[in-house]
Amino acid sequence: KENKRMFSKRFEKAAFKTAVKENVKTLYRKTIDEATPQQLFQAVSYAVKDVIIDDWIETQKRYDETDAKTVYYMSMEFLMGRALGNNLINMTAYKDVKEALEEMNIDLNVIEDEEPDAALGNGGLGRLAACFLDSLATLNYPAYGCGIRYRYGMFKQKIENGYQVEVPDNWLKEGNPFEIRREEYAKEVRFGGNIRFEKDPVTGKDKFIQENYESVMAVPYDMPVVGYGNHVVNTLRVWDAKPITDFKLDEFDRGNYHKAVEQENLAKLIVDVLYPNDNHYSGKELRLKQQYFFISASLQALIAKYKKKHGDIRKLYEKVVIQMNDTHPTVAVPELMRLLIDVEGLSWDEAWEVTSKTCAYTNHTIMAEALEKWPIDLFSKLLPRIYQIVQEIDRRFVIQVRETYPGNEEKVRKMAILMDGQVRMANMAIIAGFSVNGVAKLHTEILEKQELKDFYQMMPEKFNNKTNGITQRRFLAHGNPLLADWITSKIGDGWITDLSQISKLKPLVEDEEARREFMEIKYQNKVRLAKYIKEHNGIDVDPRSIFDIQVKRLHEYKRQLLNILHIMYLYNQIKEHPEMSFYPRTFIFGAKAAAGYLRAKETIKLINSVADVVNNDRSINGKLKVVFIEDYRVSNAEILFAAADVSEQISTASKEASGTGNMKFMLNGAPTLGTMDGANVEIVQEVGEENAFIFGLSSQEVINYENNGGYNPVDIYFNDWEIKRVVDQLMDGTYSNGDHNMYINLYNSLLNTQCTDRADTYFILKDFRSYADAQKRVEEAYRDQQKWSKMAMLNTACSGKFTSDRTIEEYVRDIWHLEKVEVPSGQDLFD
Ligand code: 26Y
Repeated sequence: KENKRMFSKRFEKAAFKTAVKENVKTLYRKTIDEATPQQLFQAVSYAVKDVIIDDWIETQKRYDETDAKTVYYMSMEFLMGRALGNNLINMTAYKDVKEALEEMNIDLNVIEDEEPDAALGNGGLGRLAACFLDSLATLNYPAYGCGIRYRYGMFKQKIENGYQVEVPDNWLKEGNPFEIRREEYAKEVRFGGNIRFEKDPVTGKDKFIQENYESVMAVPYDMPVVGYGNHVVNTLRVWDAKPITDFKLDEFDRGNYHKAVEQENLAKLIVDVLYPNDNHYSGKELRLKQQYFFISASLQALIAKYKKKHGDIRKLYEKVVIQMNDTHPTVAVPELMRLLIDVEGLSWDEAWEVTSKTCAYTNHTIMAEALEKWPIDLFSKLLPRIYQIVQEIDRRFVIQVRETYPGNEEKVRKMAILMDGQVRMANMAIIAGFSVNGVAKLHTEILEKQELKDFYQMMPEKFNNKTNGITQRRFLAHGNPLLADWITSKIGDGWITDLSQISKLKPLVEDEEARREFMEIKYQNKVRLAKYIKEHNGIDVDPRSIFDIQVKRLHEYKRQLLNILHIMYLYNQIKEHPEMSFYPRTFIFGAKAAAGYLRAKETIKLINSVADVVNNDRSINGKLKVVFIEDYRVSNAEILFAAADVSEQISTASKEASGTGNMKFMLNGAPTLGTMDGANVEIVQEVGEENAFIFGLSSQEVINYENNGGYNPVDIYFNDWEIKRVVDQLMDGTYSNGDHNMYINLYNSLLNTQCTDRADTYFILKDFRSYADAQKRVEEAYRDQQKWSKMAMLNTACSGKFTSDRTIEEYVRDIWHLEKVEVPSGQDLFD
């Protein structure tokens, strides 16, 4: 049945080929042979979209008929990557389309490479949202992703002279064939002005009238989210902004040219660009505007949709649940209150019941600098009515705290929403939401026992863990077709929608032939990556060397600096002992640094400089290579995960909430070299400590040091001359053509207490020896290819837990309480 599905009438090969030809003709007045690759991408995508549309319509009709409860996943970020290949995989049409195109002399891979990544996100949190949408659709759950249609997504990274240069990501330049503009669902969103209070003469109710405000129209664009082989097509709804046209301006403002221009600028600015900060908050007014903009529009739309079918808005929570992806969308709480009270006419208590039964909050970090705390004057000026509501939520909550802990004002200080001139968004989310979850076991424990312990003590029933996951459809079926086919040949294709079945590979670990095949596929994937590196970096790497990969955002807590310092140390050793046995290694990095993050950018320069020196040193016989992959993003990530031998997950313990790259490496057969942090803990639990390389301080040890003012890295520096030498090489010109200042910020971050509140905040020198030992163990293990192949295969075989399908089923069971909706295919209707 699954196979037949694709050949619903218009997806027969012949019909599909005709559609592509027709599209090239009507879009470009060209024949296939004349069309550019980009034009072919567009033509193919429109042909694919045409098929998706029928299922999309059918799905939404079924949701309407069954009146199913829907989750609205609110997120400032959706890091979707490319759509074409993924859609074809999920339509189970990839191979057929590839074949059809081949018959027209078109290479699907080349066409896929024409699509820009939809990079509406920074890193982990945004990609998690994308994986969740994939799983929700695949598991037949009614869901919307709600976000912003940024004109410019995550910047493109160029490396010039070893430095990162940010280039605007004009991803919509050629048009997005998969989106649909839905003008008819536009909503107005208002900012600023003042609130006038009035008693309604008829009802006697309080009325709050916003005056002298600026406003924009929010216009939704819908993008299809195709489930795997089940005809479900959910919607990612991202909002664009346009100015309120003249005639819609307030009576008062009609003919106010100045205001019209202002509102036009506001509309342009508001959706202009994604904030490229990851785990670092900077209280920019425009960001709060973005948040309120998409939240207000999404809530208005959801309420309108609900009211079309249901009379009583007091029962909203029976049909709608709102998941807030970190603090970024938490203005949803007071905005929902506003809409329920001011527009729908509910009382405070009624509105509070609805809001607190509808909203749930996910925390993704314990890093203090990532928490959003808005200055009250900024917040109240931009959102005057919302601020009043926040004050009232806070007032009532503080009363509750005082009742629970009489005389304990410390509790109020820690838990109130409004404190020290700030609006603390996390506190509001926890107070209002009915669920608060962390994203890995360890992370949730740290939230409960440390970061949020006061809230946990007062309302333990809200807290729960949902360990993150990833979609095997993109990161194995699409990203690693060789391994995917091999797995299917061994255990069938059930793993595509039920990853727990991948454990059926376990017995094959003892089968020498199977191991040989597995390693041969890894080798082929390394050849593919080596080719990519040759094309993009001009560097020759040997696919027989160990491919050791660290790809993720650049952040001090993720400790790319530890990795590169260790490479410098290895290089010193090889130079000093040329006869020493050393298994050839290729260290690969990929990382974007936030544009204003000095130490992160210096680290990128350092990696590139070390690469220059090491790669061009003929005396080491190519034993060591260092590669920095430019513009790390979802599309090249797929190639990197497939080719990895070693997965670097070396964050300072307690700092990485979960990590999800770690899971993608594991799925593709790369053992973890990492600390006991985030989901690494659970990865080790699944695969066994003997099949990973664990090192470093535990999270508890880190926390203990932190509570006692840190440790003294200078002791290590002076007592371990090899470490000292490496640190000194930051300053002595070895990697800077004699420039002694190039890495001074990195040097100071390690040793100098004047430059950071604590020297070596992230315990790099403290963990250095332990890391070097673990790296030694990696080398020894790799030398024994029989042993290594078992380890690698076991990682794939034990990765079943880390599918986002499992994560979503847990959200559904514990938080969302959705029901599956079956969608018949167009084909089935004709049968
Ligand atoms: C406030 C602001 C500028 C901000 C913007 C982006 C703050 C945080 C972020 C992004 C955070 C993020 O990506 N967190 C990651 O979430 C992943 C999914 O849960 C985790 O796996 C990962 O450990 C965590 O760092």
